[in-house]
Amino acid sequence: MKLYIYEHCPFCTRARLTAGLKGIPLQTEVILEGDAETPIRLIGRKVVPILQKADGTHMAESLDIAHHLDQLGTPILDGPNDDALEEWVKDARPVGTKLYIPRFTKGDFAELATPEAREAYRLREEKAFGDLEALMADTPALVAAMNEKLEALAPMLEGRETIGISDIILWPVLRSLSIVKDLTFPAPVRAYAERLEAKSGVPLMFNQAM
Ligand SMILES: N[C@@H](CCC(=O)N[C@@H](CS)C(=O)NCC(=O)O)C(=O)O
Repeated sequence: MKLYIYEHCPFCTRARLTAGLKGIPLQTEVILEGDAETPIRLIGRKVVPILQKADGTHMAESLDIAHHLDQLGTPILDGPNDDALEEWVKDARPVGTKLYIPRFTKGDFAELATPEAREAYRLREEKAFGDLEALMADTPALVAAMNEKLEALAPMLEGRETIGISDIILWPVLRSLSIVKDLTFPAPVRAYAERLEAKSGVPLMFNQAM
């Protein structure tokens, strides 16, 4: 099986996290930002993640891929859905994207390996989020708002042991936020993020926080 990804992409991270937690060996192939040909050839539209299944066919949609991977062998995503965690993600996403998207465009990712690919990505995100430098300039207010949300998340993660689809939705958002240097991850949130990093082998981004 092969998974086509962008390294920064939180949707791709859902699939990588599932495979990693299950110990499924999954070859990943990073496609360059701006490469529309590859995804269109595989599934008829420009989107990642794309899973090439064992039978050679391809599928899209991160949660469908996570479910497919989980059904191979013994399922592990057997914890109950945690509505509070999923609500937290919905509430945090608008502020979170404003923090991590402009930083992703400056990050060290294989999909941005050429100047053309980086520019294609910058333009894609500028179209979706507007002036990215204005968002960078808004960092103090955005950080203050997100730190409050992370504080509210902390008690929900204290001692969390079960793994379910809610973790597959939440963890990629925390991974994305780990690229934001000025954020304060409360201890239970950082411990949870690092626990799933260690279990899955999918790296957080604290090492390139900016
Ligand atoms: N609903 C899709 C969304 C995936 C998605 O939005 N992926 C982004 C990358 S983060 C993408 O491929 N955007 C189109 C592009 O590259 O132009 C899923 O859950 O897999």
